[in-house]
Amino acid sequence: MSKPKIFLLNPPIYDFAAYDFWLKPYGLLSVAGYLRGRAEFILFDYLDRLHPFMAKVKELQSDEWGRGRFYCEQIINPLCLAQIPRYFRRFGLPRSMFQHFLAKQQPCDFILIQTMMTYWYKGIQEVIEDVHKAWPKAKIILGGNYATLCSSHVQGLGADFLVRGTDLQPLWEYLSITPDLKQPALWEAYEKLNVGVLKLSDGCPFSCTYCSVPKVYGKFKARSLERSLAELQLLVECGVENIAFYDDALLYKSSEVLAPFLEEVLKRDIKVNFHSPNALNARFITRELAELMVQAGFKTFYLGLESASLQWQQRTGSKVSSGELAQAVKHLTVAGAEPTSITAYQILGHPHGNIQELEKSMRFANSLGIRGMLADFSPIPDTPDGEYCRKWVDMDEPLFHNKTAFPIILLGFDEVNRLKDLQRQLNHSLA
Ligand code: B12
Ligand code: SF4
Repeated sequence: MSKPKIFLLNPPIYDFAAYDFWLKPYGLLSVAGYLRGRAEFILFDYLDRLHPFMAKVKELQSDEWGRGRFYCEQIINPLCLAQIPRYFRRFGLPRSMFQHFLAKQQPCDFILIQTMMTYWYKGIQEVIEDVHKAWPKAKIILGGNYATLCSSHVQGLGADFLVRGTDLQPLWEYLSITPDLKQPALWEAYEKLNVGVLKLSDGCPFSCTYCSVPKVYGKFKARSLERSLAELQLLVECGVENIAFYDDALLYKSSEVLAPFLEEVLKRDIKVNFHSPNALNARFITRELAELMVQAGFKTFYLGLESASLQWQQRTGSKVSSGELAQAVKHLTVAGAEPTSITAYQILGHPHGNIQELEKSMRFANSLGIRGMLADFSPIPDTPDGEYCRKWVDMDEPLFHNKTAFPIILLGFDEVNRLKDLQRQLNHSLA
């Protein structure tokens, strides 16, 4: 019997802004990895900046750690976001390129589509429309964050099968394939690769009121070290120089998870740059862990502070305190990390902003000699803070979860600009 043909698709992004901050369709590649050798694969990644179309454009070149801008086209704002005074864009390879690609290929049996931010669903709509036209018989399967968090809305998109959450058993039954769960993600599907992703664990021990992770992933659980090391080896073989961790709680139980992994990296003399775009919890950064992270190749450190106000911290889950942030910065810099490679995230546009003391928090992070980054708030359905936002927006329309739009709706355009300018000035003062 011939192997089923599976098309892996990472759609374009429709948003006001998008930047390749080590973005990879990791869920999609992980699922494909489990099916390695049991199906034939074709990958089309609209966001692949090493695709010849984007690679030749000077402005889209990667920075020293593999990040960079996407090719984009300006489009009209969706009706419900018409009042937001920012340009709406479509990020990723041109649509015609995909249409030609489909026309040249023999139809596949299944199309697996990565869904990511809930407010990016217009990109999913676009690709489903094109696949339906070109290959009417192919079965369309959606999985990932949007399919999980917007389980009613996603039903209107016309997919044949939906994977919600992390249980993949129904998918294996639908595909009639037995997976090999020891396999790493299918990184070799890319012709050229310089950035990869790893995840050493699932879930998180905290319950922040603005976050969906506790509900979707449940308790913290370490992944197999052996499998993670095999994936690292594969990434190195594929030519990857920069690796971003997508863990939600990378530093939790580090003596059992991150530390043994990094020790093995040192033992095998593997030279890659590690990054943590998904915030690290400063509470767990000890002197020893900081040293190990720096030695093993961590180059950027993104720490989640969100607010230095004790009242706000307690109101939202007490994941970290200001003192713990200061202590972590000390450990990291003593271990040799450049202070400007350390960034504290702070939420902008949170519905309890009245107790957040954002400006004071920004100045606090700056006083530690580290950079600050405002993380625009995206209200997430089924989280306490997201549900509270029904006061301002229709949470059943995922476009209203947009992180650029929501802070403007809540605070106004001028206030958002004022705070962003202030953050720029504070960062500039460090240079
Ligand atoms: C990595 C990450 C990022 C990366 C980018 C990732 C990317 N490729 O775009 C970075 C750090 C840049 C980022 C940024 C942001 N993020 Co983020 N991020 C995540 C994180 C940690 C993982 C997402 C991911 O790749 N999952 C896929 C892999 C890693 O998961 P997996 O468990 O192995 O997947 C399994 C199943 O889910 C399933 N599956 C997954 N995908 C697929 C696909 C198919 C086809 C199938 C069949 C199955 C399947 O099978 C897998 C195997 O078991 C999630 C939290 C989470 N744990 O999911 C938040 C999350 C998606 N982010 C979130 C938020 C809030 C943000 C920010 C808005 C934060 C901010 N204010 O700056 C920004 C927005 C960026 C933007 N441009 O708009 C929210 C969602 C918001 C929303 N409305 O959708 C999440 C859910 C976290 C939360 N707080 O609840 N993020
Ligand atoms: S610590 Fe991070 S991942 Fe965990 S619940 Fe809080 S925001 Fe979510």
